[in-house]
Amino acid sequence: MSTPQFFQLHDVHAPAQARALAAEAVAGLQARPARVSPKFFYDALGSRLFDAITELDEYYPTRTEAAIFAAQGATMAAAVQARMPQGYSLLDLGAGNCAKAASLFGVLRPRRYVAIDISVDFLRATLHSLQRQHPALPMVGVGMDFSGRLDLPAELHDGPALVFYPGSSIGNFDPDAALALLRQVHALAAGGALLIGVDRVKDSATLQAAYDDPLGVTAAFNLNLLRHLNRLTGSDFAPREWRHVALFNTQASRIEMHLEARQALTVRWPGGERAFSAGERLHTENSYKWLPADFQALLHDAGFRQVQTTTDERGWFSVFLAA
Ligand code: AVJ
Repeated sequence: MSTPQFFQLHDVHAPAQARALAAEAVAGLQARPARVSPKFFYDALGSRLFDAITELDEYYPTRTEAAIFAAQGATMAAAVQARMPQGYSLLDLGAGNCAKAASLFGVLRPRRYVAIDISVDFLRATLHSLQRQHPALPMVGVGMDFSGRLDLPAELHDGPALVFYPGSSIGNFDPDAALALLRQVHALAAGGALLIGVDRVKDSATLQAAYDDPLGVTAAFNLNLLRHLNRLTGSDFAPREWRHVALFNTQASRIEMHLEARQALTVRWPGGERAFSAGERLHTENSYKWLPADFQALLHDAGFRQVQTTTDERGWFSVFLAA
């Protein structure tokens, strides 16, 4: 017997979208150097491995941000409500397990929760249990890739919104693309606000440890992308032939993750192949680290002129409330 779901779920990734994603991945495999977007981490297992990462001692961003929300969430919520006294939708970008938003439901009191994530099966399961815990809050799930364009179903554009983009997911975008995304967010908020978490520049050793943990959870997360690509494109990657590499590129102010071929090998998929020499890399992620003043300037360029900033006592992570 199946339990009825009383939230709506838009799967913007129907088969045509899956084909577009496969074509994009294959184009990246053929590029020199080879690269694929970090969005390919997030199949159902990838979303779970990311949750495991957030529990690692070395991965400070999630718990540092949670401490900022625990201390300042009520104050931020009061500012949000003062701006939108008629009520608003909470739009959660890259919602994942929805835990960060859910921890703020009590103070934010949105009139609707919209969770948007590329990992649609994971999102469906998450909302299924979250809706049971909050039966009175209308919820909508949107399975969608917003890395190119943030284009929500038209019926969700109905009044002002609080756009919630926690966890420093904005770090996956290079500064130009981050600006383009924030401009779309500004339009989407429709006079509302943006609550965004951003990881800060800090010493390389701390950064490096957060992305190359001793248990190898981040390595598994990185390698799982190969299994996802195999399913999506029909490729024949063997994860054992690859090694996880994470480094801080000081010049570009970003963590880079790569997968490095342990030996010379050829990856094949229907209609193509790519030879890798020993030590050659597939670039899988950039995670930019920001100076607060630079991020504030970016928000300003995107159209947000009133910005409040909060940080933790070590100055490792920042939360911006922007209107
Ligand atoms: C989900 C993009 C915020 O960059 O820290 C975690 C992803 N990659 N460990 C990050 C990630 C490796 C994460 N974001």
